[in-house]
Amino acid sequence: MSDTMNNSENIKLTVIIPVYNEGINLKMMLRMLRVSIEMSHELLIVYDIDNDDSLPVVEAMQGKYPHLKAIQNTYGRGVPNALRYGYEHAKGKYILVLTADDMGPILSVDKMYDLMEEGYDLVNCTRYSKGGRYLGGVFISRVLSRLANKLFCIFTKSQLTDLTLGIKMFRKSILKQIPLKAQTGWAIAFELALKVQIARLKMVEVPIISINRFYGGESNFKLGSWVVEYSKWFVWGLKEFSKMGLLRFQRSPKIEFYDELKDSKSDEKKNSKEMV
Ligand SMILES: Nc1nc2c(ncn2[C@@H]2O[C@H](COP(=O)(O)OP(=O)(O)OP(=O)(O)O)[C@@H](O)[C@H]2O)c(=O)[nH]1
Ligand SMILES: [Mg+2]
Repeated sequence: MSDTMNNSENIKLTVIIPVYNEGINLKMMLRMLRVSIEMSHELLIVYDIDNDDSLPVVEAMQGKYPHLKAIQNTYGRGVPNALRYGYEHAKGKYILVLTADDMGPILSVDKMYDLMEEGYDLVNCTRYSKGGRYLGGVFISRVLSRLANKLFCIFTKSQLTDLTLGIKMFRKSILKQIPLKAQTGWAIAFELALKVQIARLKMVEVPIISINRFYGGESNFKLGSWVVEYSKWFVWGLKEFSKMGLLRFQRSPKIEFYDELKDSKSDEKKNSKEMV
């Protein structure tokens, strides 16, 4: 029996791919995942609508890929709900979120997994540090993504350079500590990147070459509602980071020493006054 066919109790990794009519991309994605992921894993394709054109592709592949499953998201339409539904049904110790239209990150799955095994809580993929690249996708979404991440890193001491990218591997157990509430687009990835830092969990980044929507299918990018939601999390992140002394121009938080020290100083003052 191959490693990918271990029973569910032994599943190390759950790969979650939310899909919305991604038949064209998913076909190639599944072929690549089947041959490239070797550790015991399950692959959950989370779809919203009954007639999604990804479903026939999953059915056709299931004979060759035993741990591939399509599950229908019942938490409401959209990526954040699909992801929350996927998290809820994941059996793996670690969760990896991928997208059907980006095959670049597959090359980094082994590296990400090894880092998780070393004890990290989150391995964040980045398009914006040395070795990373962002190709394809909608132009305006590319510009806004670059801008939002750059600005956040200018204003804060963020350990992550690509907070908004959805492709992240993390320990499933951290979701108990970090409830995710975002409602639109991939803001849930931004929220996770912020909250992991606020909770001071152990994180690391891996540069990837993102090849976003090169082969077809339709983009689900929605400028107006996405800008509103991402801005909300941006401001929330700044506020929370400032409380922790993590703004770039802020001094590191002062460490309060044991009160006895203050007491002895005030005693000294008192004594010297009395002596005068
Ligand atoms: N379940 C579900 N999945 C979705 C939905 N919208 C997008 N997806 C999936 O989320 C992944 C990324 O979607 P994209 O539309 O490529 O989003 P994006 O990468 O921000 O935008 P592009 O620049 O167009 O690539 C793909 O696998 C989509 O099929 C949705 O409403 N529900
Ligand atoms: Mg995309």
